[in-house]
Amino acid sequence: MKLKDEKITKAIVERYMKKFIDNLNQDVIIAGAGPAGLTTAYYLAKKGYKVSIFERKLSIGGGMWGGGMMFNEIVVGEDGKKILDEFGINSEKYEEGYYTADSVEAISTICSKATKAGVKIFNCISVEDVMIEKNSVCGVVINWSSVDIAGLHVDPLSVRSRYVVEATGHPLEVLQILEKKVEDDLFTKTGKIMGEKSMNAEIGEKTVVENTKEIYNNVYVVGMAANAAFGTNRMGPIFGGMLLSGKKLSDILIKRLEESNKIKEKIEGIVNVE
Ligand code: 48F
Repeated sequence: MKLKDEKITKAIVERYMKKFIDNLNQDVIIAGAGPAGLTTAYYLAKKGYKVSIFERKLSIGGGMWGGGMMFNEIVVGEDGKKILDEFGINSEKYEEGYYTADSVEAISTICSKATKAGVKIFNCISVEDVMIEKNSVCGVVINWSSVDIAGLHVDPLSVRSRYVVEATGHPLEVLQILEKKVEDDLFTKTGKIMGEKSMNAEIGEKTVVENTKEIYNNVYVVGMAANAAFGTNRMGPIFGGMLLSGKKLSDILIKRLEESNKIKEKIEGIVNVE
């Protein structure tokens, strides 16, 4: 059989468009494919929810590849190790309460598990705005990252979802936009983004899980973004908190999605009877 170049093009374009169209109306959209966003997405998809991630860069994985200062090993604590075990990522005890793992094995495995569970990742696409209806976020506005890099004047497209997750890490790109666009307050003490504090692994690892919650109607923060939003410490190359934050958020969203599905079913039942 002779390979036709134009057929290869057609296959790619058709399949991409199908994938994109199938993902226009999601349960959850996540901005950023770092360890926190990917972990959240994995557990949601495993439960059968429709989840997609938009990632600015060509590569997924955010800050995990580089371990600490490009020494490509990560550290996790006892609870973080349990999640590594769940993903089937090898880890080694260093001392009581400290485990290490190869950062390349860790992030490539998380990504593989997430995509195999059904998460759709759209790389090279940046979230540049949000959609808001009746004071609640109901989707995101996206554009090719290359449009932004080249400074081209190209209008974006939008994608709808029931919930949006801010997982862009330190820069809080989605919340920075949201803060400017909404008239009411964010759910922080000051009503504004509080900003990340200096490095402290002990505090940062705990607070990142506590800060994993809703920050505006239908918008949740996860991972480093949670600490940057609620004004607590960064924690450097200890990654257990990112995984635990992702797991916690998936539990919160699964509960919320289940509850709202039940209400929807009840309403549809009443309408059908009438
Ligand atoms: O930064 P990142 O890895 O965030 P995370 O999952 O993990 C934080 C750790 O890497 C590390 C740390 C650990 O203790 O502190 O920093 O919370 O991943 C964020 C991803 O979001 C992408 C970015 O390229 C990265 O892959 N991103 C940033 N802005 C946008 C975006 C945007 N506007 N649209 C889409 N993706």
